[in-house]
Amino acid sequence: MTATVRKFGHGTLELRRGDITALTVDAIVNAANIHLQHGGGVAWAIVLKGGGIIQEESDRIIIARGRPLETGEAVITSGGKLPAKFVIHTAGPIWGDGDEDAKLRRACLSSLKLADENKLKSVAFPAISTGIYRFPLDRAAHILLTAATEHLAGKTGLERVIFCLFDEKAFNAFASAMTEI
Ligand code: AR6
Repeated sequence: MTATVRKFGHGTLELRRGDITALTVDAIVNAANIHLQHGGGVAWAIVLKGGGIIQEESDRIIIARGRPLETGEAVITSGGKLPAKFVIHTAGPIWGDGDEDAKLRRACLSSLKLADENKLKSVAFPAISTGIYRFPLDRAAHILLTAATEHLAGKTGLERVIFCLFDEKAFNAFASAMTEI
C-alpha cells in the first residue's frame, strides 16, 4: 500500500492507496446518500464486508429521525464485522446540485466533529462524492484535505486522519493537492 504522511497540529494526515474496508482504525467514513441506502460504490463494499447490521442500524437512524440526512450531515453506526470499530456515514453533494464545494467541506467537517464527539483517535475517509456523484477529483481532493488540516490544527483529540484512495488516479490527485496545502 502506497502511503504518505504529514504532521498537522497534534495529529497526522495520511494518504494511502487501497480498500478502506481493510483498515484497522476507530472509524471509516462512508460516502453515503441522504437515505442511508448503501447500494453502490464504497457504501456497498462497507456493507458487504461489515454485514447487514450496518444497513439495519442505518435504517433505524433514519426511522428515529423521521427524515433523511441533509447533504453534509454525518451519523455513526457500529462497524459490524469490519476491522474498523465504527462507520461514520456522511452524504456528500451530487455534482450539479449547487453549492457543491461548501457541501463537500461540510461533509468532511461534520464527520470529523462526530469522530471527536465519540472520542475517536483515528478516522479514514474515501474520496467522498468523486464516484457515482461525479464531483471532480482534483477539486474534491483540495477541499477535503484543506478541511481535514484545519480540523487537525484546531482543538481535536484525533491523532490520525487518513484518506484511503481506491485507485492510482485518486491517490495522485490527493498527493498533488497535499503539496499545495
Ligand atoms: N475503498 C476506498 N475507496 C473506494 C472503495 C473502497 N472499497 N470503493 C469505491 N471507492 P462512491 P459517491 C471510491 O461512488 O460518489 C453509493 O451508491 C471510489 O473510487 O462510493 O459519494 C452511495 O450509497 C470513489 O473515489 O461515492 C450513494 O448513493 C469514492 O470511493 C452514492 O454512491 C466515492 O465513490 C455516493 O456517491
